[in-house]
Amino acid sequence: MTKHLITFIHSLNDYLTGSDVIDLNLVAAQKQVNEALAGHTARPVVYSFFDEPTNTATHVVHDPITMKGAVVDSVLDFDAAAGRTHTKSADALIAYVRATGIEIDWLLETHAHADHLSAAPYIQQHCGGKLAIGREITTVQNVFGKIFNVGTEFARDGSEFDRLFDDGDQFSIGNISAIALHVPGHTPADMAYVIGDVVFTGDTLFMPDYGTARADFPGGDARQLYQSIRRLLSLPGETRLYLCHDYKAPGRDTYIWETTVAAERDGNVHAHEGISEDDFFAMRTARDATLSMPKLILPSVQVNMRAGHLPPPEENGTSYLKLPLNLF
Ligand SMILES: N[C@@H](CCC(=O)N[C@@H](CS)C(=O)NCC(=O)O)C(=O)O
Ligand SMILES: [Fe+2]
Repeated sequence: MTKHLITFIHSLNDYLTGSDVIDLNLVAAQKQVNEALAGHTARPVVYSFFDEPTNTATHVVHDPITMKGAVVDSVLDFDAAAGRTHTKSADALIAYVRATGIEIDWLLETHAHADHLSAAPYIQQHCGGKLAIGREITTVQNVFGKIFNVGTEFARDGSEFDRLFDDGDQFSIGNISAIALHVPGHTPADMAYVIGDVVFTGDTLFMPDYGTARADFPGGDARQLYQSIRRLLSLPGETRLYLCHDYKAPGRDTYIWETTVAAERDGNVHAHEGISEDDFFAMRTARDATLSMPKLILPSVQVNMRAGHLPPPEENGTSYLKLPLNLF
């Protein structure tokens, strides 16, 4: 081979595998947000519920023209001491949906939450809609299926969900276009949902003064999280971000779960523009070493890996959760 040809092949390879590869799914998301901001489609309306016991924000998003909507990351109340679930939070959400006249098309989960139980099956029973999560949920199901030594009745193929999204998958809420983006790092399966000019970030970014999600759960990866965050922050500055959690930051005494790409780029304490991947990795690894496991991780994961369903009842009719000892 001539020297010229070898150089050409090397640069082609760099183009195909390196950072120069054009991220077409991100380009599509940027275009969608720009079109929504330009007023080519109605901008989605978002109403949020905040669950203080688990610091979780649940969002109901709808198209004001068609009144079609979606629920993002709902909460099933859980009294761990009594082993009892309650539906007070979910019932309040259902009452809002009914009073507003929203027709639920989607129940979107950003990931298998480790800190609260999902109410998606309960809300689906009352409001309909398709239950969706990222395709990589099967990885999470396999990991936790092993950890909890679950039998063959648990398929681990994502079949408990109605739709598994891949990166770049397009869907719609009424007339409003939506794109699912795979944003791994907090867990391998995390998705962000870009709906019109709004992004439901899941556990990637938190409020600028609080920072970012932890990356130390099984399959978590701080470097991947950094790359996922950079992807989200390359959306237009005016993009509205709705977060999955808020823990308040030192000096702030109210909960906030809405911000913008511009505010995160300028001021996110962990991930503002200019912070390198190595700096982020060092910060995240050091911080994660100080965090204890979420209070509800063991019940949450066993229920959420089953799409929010409780484990099948045993022959006495009761459903049980397991407690793996000395494993975490
Ligand atoms: N204290 C909370 C911790 C919850 C937690 O670990 N949250 C995750 C998201 S699922 C996180 O990224 N937290 C970031 C942090 O605590 O700095 C609990 O027990 O539930
Ligand atoms: Fe999470």
